[in-house]
Amino acid sequence: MTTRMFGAPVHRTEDPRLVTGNGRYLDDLGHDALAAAFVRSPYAHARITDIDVSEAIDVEGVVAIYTYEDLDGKTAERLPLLIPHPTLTNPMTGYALAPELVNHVGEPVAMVVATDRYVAEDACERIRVEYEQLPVVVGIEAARSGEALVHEEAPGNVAAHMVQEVGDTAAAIAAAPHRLTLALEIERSACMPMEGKGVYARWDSDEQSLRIYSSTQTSTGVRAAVAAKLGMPLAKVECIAPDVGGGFGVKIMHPWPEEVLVPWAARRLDADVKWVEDRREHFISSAHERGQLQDVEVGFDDEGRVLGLSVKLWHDNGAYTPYGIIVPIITSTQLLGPYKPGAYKCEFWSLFTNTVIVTPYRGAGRPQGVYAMERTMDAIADYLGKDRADVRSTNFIQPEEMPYDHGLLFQDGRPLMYDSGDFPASLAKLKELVGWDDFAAYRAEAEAAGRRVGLGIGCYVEGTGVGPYEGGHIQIETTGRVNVSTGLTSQGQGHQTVFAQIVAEELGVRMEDVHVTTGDTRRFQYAVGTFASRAAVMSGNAIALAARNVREKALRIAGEALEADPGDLEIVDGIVRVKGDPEAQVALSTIAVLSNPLRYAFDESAKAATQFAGTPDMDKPPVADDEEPGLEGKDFYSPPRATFANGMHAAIVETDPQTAEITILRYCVIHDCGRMINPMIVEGQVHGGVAQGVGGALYERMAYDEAGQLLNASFMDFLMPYASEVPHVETDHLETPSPLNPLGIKGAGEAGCIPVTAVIASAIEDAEGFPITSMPISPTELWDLRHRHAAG
Ligand code: MCN
Repeated sequence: MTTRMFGAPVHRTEDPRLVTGNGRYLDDLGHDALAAAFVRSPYAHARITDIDVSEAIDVEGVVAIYTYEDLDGKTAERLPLLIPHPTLTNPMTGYALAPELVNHVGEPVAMVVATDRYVAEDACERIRVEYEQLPVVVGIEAARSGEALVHEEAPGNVAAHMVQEVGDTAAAIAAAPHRLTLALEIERSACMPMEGKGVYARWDSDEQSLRIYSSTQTSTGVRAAVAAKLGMPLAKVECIAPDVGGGFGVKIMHPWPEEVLVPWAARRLDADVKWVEDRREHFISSAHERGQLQDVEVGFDDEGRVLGLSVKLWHDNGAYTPYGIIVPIITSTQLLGPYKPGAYKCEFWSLFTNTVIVTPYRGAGRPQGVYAMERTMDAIADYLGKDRADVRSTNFIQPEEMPYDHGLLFQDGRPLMYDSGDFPASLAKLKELVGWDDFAAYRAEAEAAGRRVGLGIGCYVEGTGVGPYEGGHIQIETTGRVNVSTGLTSQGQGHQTVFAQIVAEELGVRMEDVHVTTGDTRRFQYAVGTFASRAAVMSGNAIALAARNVREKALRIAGEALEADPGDLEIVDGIVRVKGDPEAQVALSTIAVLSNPLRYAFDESAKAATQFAGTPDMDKPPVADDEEPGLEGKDFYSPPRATFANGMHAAIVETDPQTAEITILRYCVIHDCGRMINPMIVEGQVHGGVAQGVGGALYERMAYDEAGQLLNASFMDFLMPYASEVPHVETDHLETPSPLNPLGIKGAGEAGCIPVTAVIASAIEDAEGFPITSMPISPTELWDLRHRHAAG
């Protein structure tokens, strides 16, 4: 008997394969391929005056060396600007290989293709590049001073400047009974997937076609970018994302230079070529995020109600803007979280620096925004001597106000509107979970024992499930096997399991009969990709719609075979039967045979399975005239707009009075992503996100020196939390279904990491009694702050 699969905490079906070493990652492929390696700029800003490859070309095993001069057609043009915006007055993207100027350490300058990676790296060492160094811009202060320029075309290093305002903020603040200002900083950091980027391209000279394997978050994106850059028809380019060991935003849409160059070299050399990123390359030539300075001015009343909120922020977008203003616009439009200020103004500047580019890293601008908003809430509560949770609830949007429109416009110019959520209920649950009302007694006890503890809180919303579309295809084989494909890719989110759950539920089949393929353009061509916590909403709904189409067809054919009204039929464990008459039944596998006459002719077991129906007429498939043969169906889902998930976190933190060591004692999460397909997977996503957030709050930062050299470009120096630093995460859920999609789903993939920096800052501040304005914070920095604070 089929049990309900949607909502069940099913173990991830992909895990036995992945945790027993049977995953197939990029570097498990193409052992005989030629290897590519790159000469990368050692300078943050320089002019290339000469490149001499004569010594390198003689290295035994070197097949080819390419510099910008060798590139042809569109490969010699700038990489695309993915998301333009009217406020992006100085858009700038890089080249696959730098023609003349290099704008950050790590930018590719030359490519070596050789028999193996060792040879290729040795040859890279022998390429002599002459540089004339130029003034370097590192950090937001240097960028906004405008003294040195990253790009001459961009005065003041400004890539974009944007203002949005709802109401008269200056007047609201001026008229408010109380006012505060805050100056906040979040440093640059980056995601560190276990598997770095990588691409492996096979050129078929007979077919004049390319097959590309890429460790990517969008195989359709890589395919489209390569086809465009290499001037090839889409039909001649395939892209497959094999198992991908994490993406977290660094592998999304924009084509990396290597993703263009490796296929280009494969075609040029009529060979298979592969490149796998090493960790140092990941640090200096992939992507960073988070770096922002944020000034807040707030006016509020005696209850702590925000009457006017003005935020100015400066975003460090690195050397180029392939994603336009996506990160700062997310900060500025989703910063308000669950609150409704009387008036709001946000102004941002996206600034060029001679550092690695920015891609939207898990949370994408929201951790910065939540940090600003939640520090503000804490500051108001402290100023008024009020309970921090009460101040928050005073400012909440109420459930009956949903859908709620702040009056802000998102990237695409459409209004940003919350669809559902119950913030008071979430807060009540969080307070209960963490024991909010008992904390004062706990603190008193701890203090009596010479310990210092603090309680922090942070609330957020997250626009998830953005369009434009995803599709799903379902085909039932004559064996009863259910093949499901969707075009977006998977990097560890458990899609194989959740999509199978949806199909099992919708079609009434057993989960073990459902086989899911993602990220393979041979199987599904029209797809966007996995980012913005969109897979569950987008592909989940598309697959459900496709399953409904298949179900309808199956019931119609079964109805004819069983001489029953389709409305009187049900499907249980892959068998269609008349409700209340279990004897009258026909298997979906049989219906698959009936709708596939050729298969019938060749398959004896199929004949046996369909005795009741007689021999199908080979001249006329037994499907209605207006239907296609085969028991299969396809559908697409396009959302009217993003659906808003939300959550609230609280943490109890201990700070050592002597050493200033910071320990997270408890971490509690209330999470609302609408209807959950699989609560176990959602919790896993939340836990992983919290771990990443703890890294961002306490350990991870990009340490550039003034010359633009990244000083901590290895795991010896860049700290990530181990399991020992990640707290046990206590999670509870609220399920307010989204009215925007048939399954009532909202996304969950980024939620865990969004408020962590704010929550930890809040807890440390509560323990220490002075403001925490710059994150991440190390024990040394906390110790310094203590002493500075004590000295007044
Ligand atoms: N889910 C669910 N019920 C819901 C919502 C989600 O069961 N109501 C499940 C989904 O079916 C999916 C998982 O939770 O298995 C995450 O779903 P979703 O929110 O749709 O996010 P995506 O699948 O689109 O994944 C993208 C998201 C992002 S943006 C980043 S960054 C991130 C993340 O997922 N990168 C990850 N989680 C990651 N997890 C791993 N292991 N590796 C990454 O690189």
